[in-house]
Amino acid sequence: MAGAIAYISRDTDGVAWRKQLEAGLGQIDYRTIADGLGNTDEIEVALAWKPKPGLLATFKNMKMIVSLGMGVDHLLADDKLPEGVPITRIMDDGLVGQMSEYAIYWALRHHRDIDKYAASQRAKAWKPEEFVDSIHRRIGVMGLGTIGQDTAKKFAALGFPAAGWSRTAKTIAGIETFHGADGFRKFLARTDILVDVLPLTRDTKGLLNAQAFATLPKGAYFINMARGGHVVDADLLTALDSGHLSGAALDVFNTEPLPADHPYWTHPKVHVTPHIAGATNPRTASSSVIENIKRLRAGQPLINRVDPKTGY
Ligand code: OXD
Repeated sequence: MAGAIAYISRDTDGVAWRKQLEAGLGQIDYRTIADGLGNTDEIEVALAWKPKPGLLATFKNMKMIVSLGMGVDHLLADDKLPEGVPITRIMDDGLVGQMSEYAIYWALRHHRDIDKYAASQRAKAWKPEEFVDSIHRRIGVMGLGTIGQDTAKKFAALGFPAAGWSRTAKTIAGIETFHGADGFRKFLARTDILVDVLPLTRDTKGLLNAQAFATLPKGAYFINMARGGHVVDADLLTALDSGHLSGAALDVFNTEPLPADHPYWTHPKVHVTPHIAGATNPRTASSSVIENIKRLRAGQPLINRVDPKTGY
């Protein structure tokens, strides 16, 4: 039999992944941390989410690491990651759709003043608010990979002027694009609702600092469904408290779970969700993993490979 497939995550018991992989690959030697990994020299493929640093390096014959998230910072943070073992990540249309839904939900809730109406309802006040036309509410999506493009296009389809910013130049029909450091300032200055879907890399850590928030127009709203590490929390809180930003919907944090005493929990302008914007679902995510395991075993080039240098 081919080498073992190890499920290295403590988020679930791994049973759903086993079911999907067996459906696509037939009988497999499947192991999980919870049930014991057995002789780890037999592990050929590791399906990993936030593995304990150093663990993957102990699998001597591993031939592929699969990130169980679209983000791979949880793997690249391990400085003992075995060199030369290809890293691939899941590409999951289901997850992409969930992410854009998350951004659209919070953007529309802000755009249509739903929180103000909820407060009016509590006060039994019949109080129509001034409103902004969607053609004047500028959406800016940071990160123009698969998720960012899907999100920006859906906002454009709803009639919002949608722009995107990426490290390198991109052309996307119907989306105004910006890139690089100079482009970042211009992008922020025209953005009323900022949606973050960037990967976390050395270059993007702390990118959303006091200067970035100050560059957004007054009253801008911030949606983070990427990584908490992009944000300097003290600077975001200052921008909210000063009234420069009107609010934020945060799904990801510098420390997860968000500590009980963190000011975000009770901040009147912040909505907190527990890293659920896009959940990996084996039903939709497994096909690209199965395809890659087949390719690996047939000696064919892998798909969805990650470049450890760029971090995505
Ligand atoms: C991911 C995530 O990277 O869920 O897919 O954060």
